[in-house]
Amino acid sequence: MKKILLITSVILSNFLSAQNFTLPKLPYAYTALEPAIDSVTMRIHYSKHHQAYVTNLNKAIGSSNTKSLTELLNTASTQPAVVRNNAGGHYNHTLFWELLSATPTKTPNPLLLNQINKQFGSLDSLQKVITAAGTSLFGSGWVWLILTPSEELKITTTMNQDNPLMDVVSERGIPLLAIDVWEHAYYLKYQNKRAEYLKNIWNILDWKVVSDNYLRALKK
Ligand code: MN3
Repeated sequence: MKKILLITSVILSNFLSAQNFTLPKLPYAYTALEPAIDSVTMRIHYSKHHQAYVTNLNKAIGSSNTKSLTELLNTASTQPAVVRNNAGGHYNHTLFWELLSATPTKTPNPLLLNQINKQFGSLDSLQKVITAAGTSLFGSGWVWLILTPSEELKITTTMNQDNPLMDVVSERGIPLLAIDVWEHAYYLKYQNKRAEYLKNIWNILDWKVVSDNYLRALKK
C-alpha cells in the first residue's frame, strides 16, 4: 500500500510539475560502447554534461513553466538563449543515448531501407554523407537525419545545441538520427580525429531505433 501511494504521488507530482525535467536513465553501462566510445567519455558526457543541461534548464524555466520539452523547442525563437541551449541539450542527448547500443541492429527495417535506397542509393552512401557532414561541421554541433514535412529524408546539421524541432533552424523536421560532434563527445579518446570517431560510431548505431523513429514520425 505504501508502495502504491508512493508511485501515485510520484505520478501526481510529475503531472503537477510537468515543467521539471529529469535526467533519463542511461540504457547501458558506461563501458558498454567501448571501444567506439570510452567509459570516461561516457561517464562525463552523461553524468556531467547532460545533467548540467537538465539542471540549467530547470533553473531557467522556473516553477511557473507549463510547457513540455517539445513545446519549448518548437517555440525556441521566443525563449531566452539559456532555455534554447539547455532544452536543446537535454533533447539531443536523450535521443543520442537511445540510438547507441552495444548490440545494435545494423540495417534499417525494409520501409526505411527502401526510402534510403531511393534517395541515397544505399545505406553505405547515406552513412558516408552523414559522416562527411559531421566531419566538415565547423565548431560544435550536431548532424541529423530528419523526416521533412514532405516525408523526405534529409541530412542536416545544427550549431551548438539547436535541433530540427526548433523554429530557429532553416531545415526543420522530425529527428530520426542524431550524432553529437561536440569535442566533449570524443576528444579524450580521439583528440582532433573527429572523422575516426564518426567512422566508429556506425559500429554502435542501432538502426532498429532509427527505424522505429521513422515509423513514429510517419504517423505524425
Ligand atoms: Mn554532447
